[in-house]
Amino acid sequence: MKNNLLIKAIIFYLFGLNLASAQVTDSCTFIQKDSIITVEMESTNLNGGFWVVQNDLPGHTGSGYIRYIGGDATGVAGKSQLTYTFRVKEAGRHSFKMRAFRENYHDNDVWVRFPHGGVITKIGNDSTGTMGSNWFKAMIGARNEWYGFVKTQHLGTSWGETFHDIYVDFPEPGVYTVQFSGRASMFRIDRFMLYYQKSSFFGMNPENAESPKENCEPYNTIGRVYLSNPLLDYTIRSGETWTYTIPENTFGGGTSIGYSSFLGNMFQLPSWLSFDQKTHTFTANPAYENGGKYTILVKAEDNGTYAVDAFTLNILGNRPPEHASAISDTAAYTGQSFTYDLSPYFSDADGNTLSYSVRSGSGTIPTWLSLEGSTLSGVPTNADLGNDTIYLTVSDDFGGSLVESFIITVKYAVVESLFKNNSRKLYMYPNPVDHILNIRTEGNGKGSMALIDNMGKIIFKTDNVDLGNDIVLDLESVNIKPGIYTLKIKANNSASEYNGLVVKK
Ligand SMILES: [Ca+2]
Ligand SMILES: [Ca+2]
Repeated sequence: MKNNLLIKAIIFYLFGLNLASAQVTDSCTFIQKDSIITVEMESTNLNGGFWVVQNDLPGHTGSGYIRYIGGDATGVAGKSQLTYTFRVKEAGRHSFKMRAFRENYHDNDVWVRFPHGGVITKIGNDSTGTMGSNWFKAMIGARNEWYGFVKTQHLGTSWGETFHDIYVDFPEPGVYTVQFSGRASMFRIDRFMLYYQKSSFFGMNPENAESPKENCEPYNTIGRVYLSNPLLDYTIRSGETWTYTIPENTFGGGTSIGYSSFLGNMFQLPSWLSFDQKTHTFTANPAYENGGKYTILVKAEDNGTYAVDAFTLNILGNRPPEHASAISDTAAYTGQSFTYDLSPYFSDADGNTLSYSVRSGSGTIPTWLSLEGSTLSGVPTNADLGNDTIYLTVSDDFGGSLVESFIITVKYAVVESLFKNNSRKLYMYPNPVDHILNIRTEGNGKGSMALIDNMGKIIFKTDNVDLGNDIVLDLESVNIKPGIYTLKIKANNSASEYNGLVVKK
């Protein structure tokens, strides 16, 4: 019976080590070199604490960084402890530096202690300012960058008290430890450094290599749950259902592991994400507005021991409307009905129904124009001649929108005089005319234009008119008398000739 148990224990031990090889790292003693001790935070075993190794935030040193996901520990030090062991060669005062990253307002600190004591700030021995048992708060100021200037603050004093640099005295050379304990949830720590004060080294240098190691010992997984294969990150799309079952080999060491899941700050999972503790399966039904990155914590427990891991669930939210094709400027003609369907120009990758709204630069769109669904329509009058810039907003009703503008040019189209020549028409407006005569042909290219009186005399001629565009003839400046005239336009590039009668008032 005893032998049997022993064999089981040996098998369990071997099995555990085998499973552990990927994730359960050795714990080593880091040796001071050139007066400096540099330790990557990911160089220790995280089992037994609410810490995870991550590497997706660029700029870290080593193979990654650690992140505390156990929920804020305010006024309580010593939870989720991590221990780092190092050998000091230079007795005396050392600077303590930590490289860390805070994303939000509150995720800015961690509890730290040197069990042997010896922490000094600029204003003296820090023992009265700690949480007891030598714990002190190590915090950073800057946000959204890897930041190496760590400070502490005496507790029990009002907020705003000066922040202090951190020094540690080592009375003699030898092996010491430093411990970190979770304080602010989601705080990331990359590495820490200790350097002898009488050395020339100063500050936190990310280029400095990790210290040499000795006495590495594998983590003892016997009789406890441990993380064996870290969970992978997933990117999923909102508006779709996603299910995911935690792989059997994620955690090792337990005999009947119980699972639970929370958000990375120990908040409950959001309503669109559920976790079945029996089947270890997540079901997500994120809506478009749930887009974003979520840290999902998984806790495995057995026989009073536990291990945690976390993965990032990236929810791709709503995609805003896009251009299906370029929208172009357009023209409307006085007295003629105008319609312009906007829908062919826009699409939505989520298949959302798009809605349209329009305004002009001055506010509401011109009174002749109205929008129904995606279609602009109306009949402009002579008073509407000219350009209107229309600002169009296309919305998908899930927060996605697109703003576009285009010009509607209202051109005259009242056919006061219509003459056919080679099936092409000549339009003039107004006629009879006082002052400005607007002329349009159906031709293109350059041509000549003349006004001829009823005696057959050319009273005005120009050889450079553009038939492709509207032609403006200022009758006052050509100084003609009231009467009836023939307008003659000839195209240079064809035999087309346009003739019409103009009545000058
Ligand atoms: Ca690191
Ligand atoms: Ca959309």
